[in-house]
Amino acid sequence: MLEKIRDSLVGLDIGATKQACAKALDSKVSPFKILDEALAPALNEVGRRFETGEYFLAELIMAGEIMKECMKLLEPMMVTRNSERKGSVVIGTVSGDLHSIGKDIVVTLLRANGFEVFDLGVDVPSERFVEEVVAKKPDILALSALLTTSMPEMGKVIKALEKAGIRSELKVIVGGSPVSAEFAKEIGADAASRDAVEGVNICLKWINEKRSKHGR
Ligand code: B12
Repeated sequence: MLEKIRDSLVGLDIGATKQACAKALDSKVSPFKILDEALAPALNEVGRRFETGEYFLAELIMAGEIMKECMKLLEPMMVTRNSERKGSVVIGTVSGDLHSIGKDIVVTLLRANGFEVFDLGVDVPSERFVEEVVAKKPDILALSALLTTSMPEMGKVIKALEKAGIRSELKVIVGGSPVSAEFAKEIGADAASRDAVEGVNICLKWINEKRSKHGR
């Protein structure tokens, strides 16, 4: 079943991919398993074919569209009812980067875990992040980047927070396939993750630490 999803997405067949996802969900396959073991590997393969010149930009766009359609099926199943408000997060994909799918998964999982999320979208300039942090006073700022060329923007956002004198007021997590713990350290972020579930767990840990520190 997962193989059918993978093959249909790599073959850019939107109808077959959606149908296979729906079938897997009906058979009680976890949406996380579908994401990790079928959709994400399929997108990696599409990316690989793009790199080798077998696929072009049109195919990359099509794969992104199919993925978004499949996420519409998966996301409602990822949401568990969680009424207790955990904390707040401002999130966005950094300037120069239009990749939204991974960030959107993080947003869904954060909301499912009780976070209030302010999603600034994609291609967000550093000044905008600072404005929103000043306005919303979030516990956490989460930055996404998929391009090696947009990664330096993450450092720029942190520098802008420092310049505004508000860096110490919040935690910063960076995410996306090119980031690493070393990179996070280098730019002065508090954590890095290439995985949405792990990233949300880090955010939950920070909120719990903050609460126990403030005796709540
Ligand atoms: C779909 C796609 C696109 C779509 C994006 C559609 C959309 N709305 O997002 C479109 C067609 C727009 C696109 C455009 C481009 N793309 Co593109 N794209 C991809 C592709 C195939 C899949 C990305 C994806 O959605 N993956 C699935 C999600 C679920 O995974 P993810 O994003 O990594 O997110 C997970 C984690 O990283 C993490 N995460 C992500 N963000 C965050 C944030 C936080 C805080 C945390 C905790 C975690 C986290 O959680 C997610 C789930 O676990 C990748 C290939 C790949 N292997 O990733 C190439 C890829 C990223 N693209 C690439 C390139 C080169 C481009 C273009 C430059 C192509 C061009 N010549 O125009 C343009 C750039 C446009 C721009 N300015 O951004 C390269 C990047 C290479 C590099 N080293 O920088 C890749 C790797 C393809 C390749 N192998 O060459 N792309």
